[in-house]
Amino acid sequence: MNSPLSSKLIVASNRLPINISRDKEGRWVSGGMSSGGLVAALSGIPRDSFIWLGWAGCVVPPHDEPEVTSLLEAEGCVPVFLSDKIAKDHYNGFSNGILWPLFHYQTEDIEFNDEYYSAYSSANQAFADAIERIYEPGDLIWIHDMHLMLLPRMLRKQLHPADAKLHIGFFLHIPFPTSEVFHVLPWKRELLRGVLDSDLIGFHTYDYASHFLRTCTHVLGMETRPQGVLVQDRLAAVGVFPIGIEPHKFEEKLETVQVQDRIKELEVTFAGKKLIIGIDRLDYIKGIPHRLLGYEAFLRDNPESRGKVVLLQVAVPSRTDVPEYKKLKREIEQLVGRINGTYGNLLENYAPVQYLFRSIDFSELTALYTVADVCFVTSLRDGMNLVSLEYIVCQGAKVNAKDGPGVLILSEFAGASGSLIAGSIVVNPWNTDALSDAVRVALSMDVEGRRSKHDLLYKYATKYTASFWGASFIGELRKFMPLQPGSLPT
Ligand code: GDG
Repeated sequence: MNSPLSSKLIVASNRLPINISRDKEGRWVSGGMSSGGLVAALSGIPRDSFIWLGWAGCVVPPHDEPEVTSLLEAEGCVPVFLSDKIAKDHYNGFSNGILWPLFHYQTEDIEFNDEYYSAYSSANQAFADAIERIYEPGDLIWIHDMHLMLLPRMLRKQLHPADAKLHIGFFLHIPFPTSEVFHVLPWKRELLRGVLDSDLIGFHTYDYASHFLRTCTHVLGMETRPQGVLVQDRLAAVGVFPIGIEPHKFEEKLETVQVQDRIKELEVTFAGKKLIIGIDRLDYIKGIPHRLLGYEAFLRDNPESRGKVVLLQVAVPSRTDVPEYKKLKREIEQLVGRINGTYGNLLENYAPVQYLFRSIDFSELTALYTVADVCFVTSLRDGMNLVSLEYIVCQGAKVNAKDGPGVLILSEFAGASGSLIAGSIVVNPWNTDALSDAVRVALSMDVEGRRSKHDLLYKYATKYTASFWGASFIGELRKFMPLQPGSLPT
């Protein structure tokens, strides 16, 4: 693929943002954009300014690879083809089964399986080979997330080892845990060395960056500086780049007739009631059971609110074939049943929890963010959490309305809490009574209090956008010049 630019940006992530499938005639067709944190984050970078390289999300027989390649090339994407076994063991086995729980501090049930690591390594190698086919000296390479931690090192070896222009950036979308937790990983050295061959390594928060620096010393005995890690005569720079959203996408959507009509309908549906929303992938890191327990305690402690408050929980199916996720789904369903069974009221047709186990479309999402009086985020760990930012932006539409904007209740374990602490009610999701109290405080806050909190949040969310995040990271990466031995920072 030739880029019209003298140097191009190659973005590598595990999954391409486009779903593909076969039509009735057996031809491969594009099924539109997939949703999720990374797709939302990269929406801030103009789509025609980079090539997106990643796995196509399904197994493609070798004789169909040229057809799929041209289909995706038309959308600015380059597919990486993986066999069924490598794809499964890399994605479900190693990434979702080992790295995801470990990096989110859920170490108990992890099966550290060598075969999964070997598939992880093979998949990273397939990415390296695919990048090698399109790379030209001067190109920037930006690698995303836990699925590709070995890739920087593979590329550094494979692509013109003496090429001073080779610029590799790596961004981790999830937390980087403390060194004590990372230490548990049998392949900790390989993963750290893999990432350290980047020029710039980005994290959402200072905590994650400092955990990483500390881990490099703890596990590899490496010398670090506040700016990064000394790797022989190089500095692998470490930076903090909190991700954002694209506010105008929500604000434009909000102005459409479809969303305005839907807002009116929802206002009628929830008339006389306060609406609390939870929007998450169904994932144990999001603390949905903790949220339900907190809400249940609120209904118990505040009998006058029964019949007047509804929690609408959207849980988007995620990793549905993994046993932990199936178990979590059952646990949530039981809690929803218990709360509705205890506090529901047939005569008034009142169910305190409305639970949707499915994805909703963008218009519906925007309408819900706008009508909700409270957004309830109780992540047990969360790299950043974009939902909180999306809620803030949509509430901007209500600032001047009589009732004013709503309130964000935000877990202190979401990366976003560092930036949003002043304007939200920050909670510990394990403290059920504190969650109950946070709901009470949020629902009873006066309009001026809500306006001044929202003002702080809105200023942040509209300044530190996804575009800002992308431009800052790429700007830093572009600036990067290999250091001479005598010029290392002290
Ligand atoms: C990872 C990290 C980090 C959700 N439900 C629906 C829907 N969504 C969209 C939201 C939001 C995105 O998915 C979720 O983003 P989060 O940041 O909240 O969470 P993860 O998917 O876990 O993302 C996270 C992120 O990467 C970026 O670095 O913040 O910490 O875990 O945009 O709006 N979208 C639609 N329907 C839904 O039902 N249309």
